[in-house]
Amino acid sequence: MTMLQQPPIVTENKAMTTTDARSFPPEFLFGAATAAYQIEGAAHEDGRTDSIWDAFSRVPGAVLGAENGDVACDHYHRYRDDVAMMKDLGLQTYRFSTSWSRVQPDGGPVNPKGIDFYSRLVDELLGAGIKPWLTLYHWDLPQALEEKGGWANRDTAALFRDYALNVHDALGDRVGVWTTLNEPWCSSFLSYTGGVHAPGRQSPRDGVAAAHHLLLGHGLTIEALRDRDPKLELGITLNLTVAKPADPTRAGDVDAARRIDGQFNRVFLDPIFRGSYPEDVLQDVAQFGLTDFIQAGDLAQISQPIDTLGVNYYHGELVSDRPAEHPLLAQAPTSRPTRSAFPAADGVFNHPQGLPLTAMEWEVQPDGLRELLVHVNTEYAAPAGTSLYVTENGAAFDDVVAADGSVPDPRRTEFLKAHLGAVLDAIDEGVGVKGYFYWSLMDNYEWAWGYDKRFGIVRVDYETQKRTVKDSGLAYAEIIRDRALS
Ligand code: NCW
Repeated sequence: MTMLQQPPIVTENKAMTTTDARSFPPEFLFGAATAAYQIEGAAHEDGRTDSIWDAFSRVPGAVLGAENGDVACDHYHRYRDDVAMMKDLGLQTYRFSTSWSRVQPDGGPVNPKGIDFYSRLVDELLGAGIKPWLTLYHWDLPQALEEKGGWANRDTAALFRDYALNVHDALGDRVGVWTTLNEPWCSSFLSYTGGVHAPGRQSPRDGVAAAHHLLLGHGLTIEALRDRDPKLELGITLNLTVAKPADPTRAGDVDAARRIDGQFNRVFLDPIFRGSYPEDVLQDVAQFGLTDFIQAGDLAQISQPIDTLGVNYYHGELVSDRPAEHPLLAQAPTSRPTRSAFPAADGVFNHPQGLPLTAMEWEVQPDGLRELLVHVNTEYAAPAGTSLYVTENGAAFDDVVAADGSVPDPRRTEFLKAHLGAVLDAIDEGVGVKGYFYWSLMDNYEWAWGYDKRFGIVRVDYETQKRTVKDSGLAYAEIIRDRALS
């Protein structure tokens, strides 16, 4: 594949155009995020059994290089050193996920050794003065539950609530912030319709069912945790995009943008915040039977009030119902996940804008983050009294280790600063963004990409498990220390 010439990350946002330092509000939290299967390793230790990712990674051709999370970053054994490293970076909060298969092997009874790992991790974090931010589901359903239908089976929603309560039994005395799901778009449509993620099904109907049951599991869990302890901060994390028509004067392009916004953003935001699926999305996906899965009371259950909405933002899109005629298209990457992950967006094409690309071939669009935060706040979070956090934002690049062992990664530093600048721009526009988590604390298992893509501010040498703070990590530590962008 021909490599595109990489233009510099040029943005309109103020962080890049002023020499004055811009401060973050005093209560703003700086953190970094990871997920269980991507870092823990110890996949067959202390009673843990297979998740759908263990099984999927054994399917020939599913994961680049047939790599798996058996060892990953060996965080299960190295968590103390990893927490010490977070402390050195000055992180105020750490977002991690618990593994359902570790806590309840095969989805069965609680495994004391499994839950004990998270108890020790939480103690270590608290001892280091780092606020634990717990995500209950970051894509690793026990394989035994997948064999009973997975998220396409309604029963999984109630089982998820029971699992959440088990985790709360053990950690509720020390963890105050609880996120139900990470990026349910990925664990439904990308996984059950696009087939790109575990369990690798390719069924629009299963994707639609999975999305509804994930939302139901979210709602059941919010209610149950709220009953347990009204002081908990409860919420969900969504991956959201800014979908714009390539040509706003063409009806086909405007409709393409509506469909992507509908099946990526509003299909989750509307039921959670408004207690209904958007009419246009219901029509778009009607042939796949979304309404067959909705039972009386489901939408009231799903729209339980939440305290926090986590926004994961990586890039926006320019879309059209015609293929791009952009001169760069001839060279544009073709390996990104296709639109087939959307149940009803056939014939929607991405139009590359000639912006810099990360190693994921995602265009770098920092101002999209400002725009997204303003939009989501106005339309959903502010009216509901829900706080907004950026729970993931980051970039993979092909890092090179210098002769002196350091990792100079100027494009990641530039990415980080540009996006933090966009957060400040949103704050200037009145959005009360309360915190930012860089994805990821360290290089890790990037799902279908195996270990090929490195998102970390800390490099992991997978041969030795040595951690090296990259230059971007040093830059982030400085921003956290100064609580300002300069
Ligand atoms: S792949 C993905 N990511 C990365 C992953 O490491 C992390 O676990 C996720 O929370 C970094 O952040 C998230 N997101 C999948 C986005 C897929 C978008 C595909 C669009 C296709 C049309």
